[in-house]
Amino acid sequence: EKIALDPGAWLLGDFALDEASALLAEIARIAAQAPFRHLETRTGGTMSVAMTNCGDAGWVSDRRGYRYTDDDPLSGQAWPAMPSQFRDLARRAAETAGFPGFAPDACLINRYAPGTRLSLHQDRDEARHDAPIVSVSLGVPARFIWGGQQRSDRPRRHNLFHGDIVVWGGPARLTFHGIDMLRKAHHPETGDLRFNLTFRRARLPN
Ligand code: MD5
Ligand code: FE
Repeated sequence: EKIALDPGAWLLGDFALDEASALLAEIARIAAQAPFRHLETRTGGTMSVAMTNCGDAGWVSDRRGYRYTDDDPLSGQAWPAMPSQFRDLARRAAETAGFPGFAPDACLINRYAPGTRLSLHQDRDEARHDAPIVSVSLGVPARFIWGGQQRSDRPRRHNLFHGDIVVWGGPARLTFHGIDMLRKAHHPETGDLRFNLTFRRARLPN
């Protein structure tokens, strides 16, 4: 089902369910080339979410800050190509939410183990904010925190399940959001893990 979370923000329940197993197989292929790692933050901390990327640009964090790179800093090689299945799914989800023509160049892949959390933040490292963001949840369910346009706005929470997609665009593009600490649970396809694909347009379109 399609639920409006806010103007410009849609939860597409079960949108990726039929193809979730294939998405997980692609994640495994990508992680064989560009392994999941815990990135450092500018302040010297370590992120509890493990991350990798596919696509022309990949999101990284280190002591210099946050940015997109062409290459995986671990290998010095280009990030793995974005599978056509990923690209097509993100485009269809964006179109369903009213954002036709979405052409993501970056897919951040997040892996959550029990106890992992992602604190409240905005996604604002992209060159422009006119393209939406498409987020695909796989595996163990999570509590998604969504706030407002200001950090101080009181956040609401929503469960995200295996196969759910959230699309954020237009007036919702810079909404503060995060993920509550992942509870220990079991999913038949991922064990105690949750994966999230976050599709973005990081760079200017040609
Ligand atoms: C996750 N990841 O479940 C979440 C995606 C990230 C991140 O937030 O930055 O890696 S949840 C939905 C989401 C994604 C991107 C933007 C917005 C919500 N938003 O503008 O509210 O691992
Ligand atoms: Fe985010």
